[in-house]
Amino acid sequence: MALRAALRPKCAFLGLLQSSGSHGRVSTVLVSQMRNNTTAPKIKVDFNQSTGVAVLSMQSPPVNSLSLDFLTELCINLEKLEMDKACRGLIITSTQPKVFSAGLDIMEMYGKSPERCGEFWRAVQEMWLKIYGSNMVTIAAINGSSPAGGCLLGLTCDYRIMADNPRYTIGLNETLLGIVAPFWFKDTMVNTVGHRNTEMALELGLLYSPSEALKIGLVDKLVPQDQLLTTATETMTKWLAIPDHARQITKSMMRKPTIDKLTSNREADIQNFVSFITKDSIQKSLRMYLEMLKKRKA
Ligand code: CO8
Repeated sequence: MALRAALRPKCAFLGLLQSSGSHGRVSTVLVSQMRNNTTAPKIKVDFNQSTGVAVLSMQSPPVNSLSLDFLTELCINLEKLEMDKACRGLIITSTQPKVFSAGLDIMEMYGKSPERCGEFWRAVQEMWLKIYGSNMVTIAAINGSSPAGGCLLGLTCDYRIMADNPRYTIGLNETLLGIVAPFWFKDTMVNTVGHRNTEMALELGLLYSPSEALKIGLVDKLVPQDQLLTTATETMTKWLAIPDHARQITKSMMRKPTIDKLTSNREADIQNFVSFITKDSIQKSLRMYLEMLKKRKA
């Protein structure tokens, strides 16, 4: 019970995200910036009024890892775009060289209090709910490696285009870190590439090259890096030619059962995450993985 109470949204931003007032959103940005002690935005949005398409660029060096601050800013921007009737399409990409997103920020899961872990996990859920359930057409322009949460971010979109560079990898590699992809990560992957591919990918923590990812349907198209945004824009035009209401109802019909599964188990999912991630054995696995990352670099 105490843990449950501790995991209720404590963070000002999450309470504010649930309210629809624009003042709430402005305050939230300030809270996030103060915590991070920086004013450099981690997200850039270019909205083209005439096409109704926004390009959201992740610009958090070095690897766009999904920290609580990053997720806060991302969710605020997503909510703003979702509420803007003029915005019909969203392209998500990265300004970082070679990396789309390195997934969840491992430092958010290592050596943190249960309260902080709970707050972080709620923000991860929020990101997924906002994109997977979006009324906008969402296209991921994956211009670099995209492991774990980075792959999930791509999978939540309607369509994925990846830069055809054999040095990039994509996949849900959680088991390599000694952790387990939660059921809604798994469900999102099953909905995209089917049960068998997901079973192998998740058990082995497979990271696919772009051509392997295309083969199993983890991404929909490969293009040279310099054609990524043009192709995403052309693809968006095709999707936007479908009447919004018919496409949106169809999308909801396909995704609602998966979304409902998380929304009706949200608190339990947070508790599961917190009790799992704070275990000594899991903390040890994360420490070893972090050391491996550093060593690989040296
Ligand atoms: N979180 C925090 N820091 C990271 C992360 C990350 N996910 N990834 C990389 N970094 C850091 C590195 O440690 C390094 O730090 P420093 O400069 O201080 O040494 C810096 O970012 C740059 O990293 P690299 O030198 O490795 O950069 P490269 O361009 O060579 O490679 C990669 C980029 C391919 C993204 C590489 O960094 C990589 O493979 N990173 C690890 C990615 C990963 O495994 N992510 C998994 C995160 S877990 C997740 O998303 C889902 C968890 C679900 C939880 C379920 C629990 C129940």
